[in-house]
Amino acid sequence: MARPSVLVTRRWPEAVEAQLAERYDVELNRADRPLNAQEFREAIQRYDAVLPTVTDKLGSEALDVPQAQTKILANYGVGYTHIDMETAKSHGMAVTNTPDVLSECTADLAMTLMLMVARRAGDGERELRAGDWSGWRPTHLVGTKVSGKTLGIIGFGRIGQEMAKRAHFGFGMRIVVFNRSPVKPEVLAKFNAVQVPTLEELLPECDFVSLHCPGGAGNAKMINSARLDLMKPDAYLINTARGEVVDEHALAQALMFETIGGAALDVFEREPHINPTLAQCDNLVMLPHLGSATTEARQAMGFRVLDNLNDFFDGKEPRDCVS
Ligand code: 8YV
Repeated sequence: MARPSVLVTRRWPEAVEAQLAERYDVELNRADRPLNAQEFREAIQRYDAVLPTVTDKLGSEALDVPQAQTKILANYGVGYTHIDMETAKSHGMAVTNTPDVLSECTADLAMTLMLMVARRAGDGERELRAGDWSGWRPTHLVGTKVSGKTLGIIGFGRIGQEMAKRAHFGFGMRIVVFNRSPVKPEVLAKFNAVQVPTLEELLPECDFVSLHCPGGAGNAKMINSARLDLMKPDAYLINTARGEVVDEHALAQALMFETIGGAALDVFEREPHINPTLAQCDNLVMLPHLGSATTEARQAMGFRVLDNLNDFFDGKEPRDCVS
């Protein structure tokens, strides 16, 4: 039997690319240039499997082709709101993702951001590199204490729970949770966490608010100006989820007028474009979507895609089927 043909849309860790090539007829993207909608349409008509990432916008324009050859979209990443699930389904394509393997690293990065913004690490780094440090003084770059404060976690899935673990056990933080479905009492009890029924209840209580919910239309602009207004004037917002969850215009206003203490973002509404007003805010820390960017997580994500692909072509239900 011919080996299934597989398109890998971006450069992947070498060890995973090599292993993929052992079993599949693989087309790699050595130049690592994102494909456009037309190139995707051609790919969907040509390859048995397409392995996309968050930078691939797989809307109906890209997926709705007359004769789809692709039977599985095995996504490299846990979030898959860049894939139009309706169109994928209408063409009988399975969709899989890579949960679990990046939860710890993404939570580590959310902690990094929380500490950076609270302790003004971005400001300090910029000052040093600019050669502007005049020396120690009691009033220099004074930030906010993190330990013992209240952290609101929006979205209490795998990554949200890893965040709670770090914040509660490492930093003695009180954890308040908002999640669309009820969280099991024994899960909340692990972190001595309380679940509240609305964001309106959570936001005014928290010193830090960290987003760990999915993106997509359902959660678009969930953090809007009305909700930012509910945050304490010295509270911080952290986003390692998806850019669209935050109304960036409203956030830029809140940062400019200092109606909140600050924010730290790893994800943006129109990546890699950065809202120019946001970029002017000093009480903001920004990273270029690094949540899962460790050797360990990126390899594990690749091998998890491979597991899904192997299951699928062995005629089994892939372990991470989301369609
Ligand atoms: C990934 C992420 O690196 O997995 C996700 O959903 O946001 C990132 O950590 C990226 O999305 C890969 O597709």
